[in-house]
Amino acid sequence: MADELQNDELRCIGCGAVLQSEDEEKSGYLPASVLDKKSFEDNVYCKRCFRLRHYNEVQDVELSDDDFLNMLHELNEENALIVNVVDLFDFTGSIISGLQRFAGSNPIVIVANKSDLLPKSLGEGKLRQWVTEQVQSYGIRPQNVYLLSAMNKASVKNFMEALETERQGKDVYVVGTTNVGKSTLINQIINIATDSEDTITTSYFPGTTLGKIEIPLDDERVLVDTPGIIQKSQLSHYLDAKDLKVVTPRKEVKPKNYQLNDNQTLFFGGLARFDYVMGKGKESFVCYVSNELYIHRTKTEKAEELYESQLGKLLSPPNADSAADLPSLKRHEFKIKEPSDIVFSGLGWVSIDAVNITVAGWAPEGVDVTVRKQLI
Ligand SMILES: Nc1nc2c(ncn2[C@@H]2O[C@H](COP(=O)(O)OP(=O)(O)OP(=O)(O)O)[C@@H](O)[C@H]2O)c(=O)[nH]1
Ligand SMILES: [Mg+2]
Repeated sequence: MADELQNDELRCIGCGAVLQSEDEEKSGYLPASVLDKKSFEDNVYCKRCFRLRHYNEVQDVELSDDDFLNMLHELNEENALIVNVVDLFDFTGSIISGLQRFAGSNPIVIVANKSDLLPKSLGEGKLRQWVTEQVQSYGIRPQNVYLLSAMNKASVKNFMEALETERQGKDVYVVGTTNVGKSTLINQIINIATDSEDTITTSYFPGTTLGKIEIPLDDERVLVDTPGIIQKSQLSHYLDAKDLKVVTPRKEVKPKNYQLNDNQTLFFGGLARFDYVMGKGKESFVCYVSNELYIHRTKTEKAEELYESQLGKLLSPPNADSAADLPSLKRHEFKIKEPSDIVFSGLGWVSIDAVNITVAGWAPEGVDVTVRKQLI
C-alpha cells in the first residue's frame, strides 16, 4: 500500500528513493532549491547517488529489516515473474531462504551472476547443475537457471531474449540480497535496449538501491529493480571502503593451492583464518579469494600470537584504522566427509579434496562460516 501512495512522488532515478528536502541524513535528499525545479520528465539523482557516482563516497542511511520484509511480502500480491539474482562468488550469502514462500504462486527464475569471476575452466553444465542443486536445497523451485555476467553485454543479451519467453507477458521483479548485481544487470538491459549507460546507481557498497525502480518494457509491463536484502552474516557489512576494495574480486579469481600439514594455518589478511586441524599428513587446500587479498601461512600454535601483534599490519585488511571495529574471530570446526568447500561469507572459500580430516574456519563474530558440497 505504502508504495502505491508514493507512486505520485518524485523518485531518484539512481536508487529509487522518494526525493525529499527535509532531512539531509535520510534517503532521497536534494536541496529544495534544486528539487523544486524538477518534474517527472527529468532524470533526477539524489545527493547520495551524486556523491556515490562521482566520488565513490557512500552515505549510510537507515533502512530497517522491516522495509525489506514488507517488500518481500508484497511479492505474492503481484502477478509477476520473480528474477532472483544470486552472486556465484558469494552464493551462500546471497540465498534468500523462504523465497519460494514469498513468491507465492509467481514463477521464479534464478540468475547466477558474476560468472566472470569463476575460473574459465569450470564447465557451464556442471555449474548450472550445482546451482540448481543448491537452490533446491533451500526449497526454491525455479522455472529455470541462467548463468551470466551482468558486466558482459553478450551474456545479458541472451538472457533478455530468454526473459521474453519466461515472463509470459508479466511484470518482472528483480530481487536478491544486497550487492549481487541486480542494478548492474538492469543497467546492462537498459543499455542494450536504449543505448543510455549506467542510469541506475551501482557500487561495491552494500545497500545501494533504496527503493523500487520501474523500467518500462515494450508491452506496458515493467521491469522492477528492488533494494537488496541485507544479510547481516555477510562480511561486507563489517568493512570500510578501503578494505572492501581489496576483498571484492573484479577479475577471474586465480585459485591458490597450499600444501598444508595438520596444525598449519592460513590467514586471509586479518579477516579470516583456516586451520588444518587433524588428518593423515600433507593435503592440498585451494583458496578462492580476491587476487589482491594477502594469504599468510603459519603454524597453528603461533597463529593466536601473530594475530594479536599483526592485525591491521601484516594481516591486513582490516587496515590500521578499521581493525579496532572488527569483531574478534570466532572458530567453527568441521569434519570433512566428502569433497567440500569451507565458505567464508562474502570473502571466498577453501576447496578441499581430502576426506576424513578435521578443519576449522575462523571469521569475525557474526560472519557465517559454512561447509558445502565442493563447487570446483
Ligand atoms: N565481477 C563482476 N562484478 C559485478 C557483476 N555484476 C555486478 N558486479 C559488481 O557488484 C557490485 C554490486 O553491484 P550492484 O549492481 O550495485 O548490486 P545490487 O544487487 O544492485 O546491490 P544493492 O542495490 O545494494 O542491492 C558492483 O561493484 C558491481 O560492479 C558481474 O557480473 N561481475
Ligand atoms: Mg542495486
